[in-house]
Amino acid sequence: MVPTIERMEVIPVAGYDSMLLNLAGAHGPFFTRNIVVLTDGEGYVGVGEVPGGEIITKRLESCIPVVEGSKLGQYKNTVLACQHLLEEQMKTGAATSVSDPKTAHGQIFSKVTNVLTGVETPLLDLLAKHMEVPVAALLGDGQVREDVRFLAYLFYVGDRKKTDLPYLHDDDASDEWGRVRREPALTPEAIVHQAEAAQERFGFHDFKLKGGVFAGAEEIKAVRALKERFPEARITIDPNAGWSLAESVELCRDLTGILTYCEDPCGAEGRFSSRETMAEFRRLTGLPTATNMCDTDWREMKNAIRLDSVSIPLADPHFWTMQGCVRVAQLCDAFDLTWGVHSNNHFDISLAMVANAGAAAPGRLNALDTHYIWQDGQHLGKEAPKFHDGCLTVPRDGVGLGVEIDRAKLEAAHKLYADNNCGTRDDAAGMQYLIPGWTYDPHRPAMVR
Ligand code: GKR
Ligand code: MG
Repeated sequence: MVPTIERMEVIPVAGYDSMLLNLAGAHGPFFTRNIVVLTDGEGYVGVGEVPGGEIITKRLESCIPVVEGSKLGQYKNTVLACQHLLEEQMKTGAATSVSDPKTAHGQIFSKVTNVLTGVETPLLDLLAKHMEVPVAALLGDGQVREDVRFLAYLFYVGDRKKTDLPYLHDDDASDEWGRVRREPALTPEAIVHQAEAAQERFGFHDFKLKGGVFAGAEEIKAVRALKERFPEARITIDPNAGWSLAESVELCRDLTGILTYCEDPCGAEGRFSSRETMAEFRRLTGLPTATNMCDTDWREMKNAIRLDSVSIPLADPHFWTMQGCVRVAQLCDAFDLTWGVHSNNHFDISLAMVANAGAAAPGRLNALDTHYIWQDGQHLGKEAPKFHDGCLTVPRDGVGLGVEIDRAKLEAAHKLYADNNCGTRDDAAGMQYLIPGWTYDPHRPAMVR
C-alpha cells in the first residue's frame, strides 16, 4: 500500500548569526528559514528547509491543500500541481501582500522554485525512507560519490560591541573557530586567522572570501595573504558584482595562480547585461568565473552558455530545486563546466540537501559553498553533521536526507523566530550602527562611504 501524506507543517524558524559583512551591509543577530515537515499515514516523517521570510511561509502554506491527502508515489505530480498553483499566485499576487521584492544582491527573493523546493525535498526524504536509500540515489542518474567537498566561506566580521543587538558571543569555547567566528575580522591577517581556525575544525582545503566590504585593492591583499598561507588551496573572492568591469579587470588581471576563479566580480553596466560583462571579464583576465547572480534559471543559463560568461554555475537547490540543481550538474558535466553550489545562512537540513545533491552531481565539482560553519552547533536534527577533511559523507547505505528532526530544537528555533519578530533579512539595519545613515549602493563596497 502506497502511503498518503497526512500532514504538512510549515514552521518559520530563526538561528543566531555573527555580524557578517557584505555589499548589502551587516548580517543581523538572527537569520531565518522555513522548515517543512511532512508526516505520512505510516508515521514516517520527511523534512525540507528553504529560505526564510513571510512570503515563502505563506506560499508554502498555500500548498498544504494540494500536498495533504496526496499519495507519496504521485510526488512528482504533487510538485507539478504546486507549481501550477504558485505560478497562478505569482500572476495574481495571491498568498502574499508583496510581489517579488528583490534582495539587495539582485537575486529574486521569492521564486516559485524556493517554494517548490520546500515541497519537493520532504517528499523525496519520505520516498527515500520508504525505499531505504539516500535521497542522492533518487536524484539525476543516481549517487556518484559518497564524500562531498565543501569550502570555507570566510567573511569580514563587524564589531558587535558597536551595536546593542543580541549577537551571540562566548557561546563556544571548544576551539579557536568557536571564538574567532564571533570576533571582529577587518584585516587580511584576521581573514587568514579565520581560515586557519576553520580549517582546523572542519579540514577545508578551499577558501572563499566574501568581498564587497572594503575597497577592492584591500580585499585582494587578503586574497594574496590567503594564497601565501595556503599555497595548495583553491581561492576565490565574491564581491556580489560590486565592482565595475574595468575595476574587476584591473584588480584581477595579474592574479592567475593566486585566484583560482572569481565569483560575480561585475554586473550589468549601461547597455550591457551581467552575462556580457562576465564574459568580457573572463576573456580579459583569463580567470574562470562563478555566479549565483546572473545564471539562476534556465533562461539565464541559456544566455550564459551562448556568451560563455560562466565557468562555474552555483546551482543552489533552494532556487533550482533538488532535481533541478542536479540537472544543472548533468549539463555542466556534458558542457565542460564545473558545478558548484551557492549558499545563504542555513541549518543542517539545508546542509544535508546540498550534500545529497552533491553526491548525485556527475563530473567535476567545485567545493560547495556553505554558511554552516557560522551556525555549527545549532542543528535541528538529533545529531550534529560531521565534516571530515572538508567533506560530508552521504553513505550509499544511508536512508533519506540523513536528518532525523529533533522536535524540541525545532520548537526552540520557532520560538526564537516568534519572540524576536524576525521577518525578512535586512543587512542595512546592522550596518547603520557602524556607519550612521548607511544605505545600500550596489556599486560601492559597504565600508566605503
Ligand atoms: O551571506 O552575506 C551573505 C552572502 O552575501 C549571501 O547573501 C550571498 O547570497 O553567499 C551568497 C553569495 O555567494 O553571493
Ligand atoms: Mg555569490
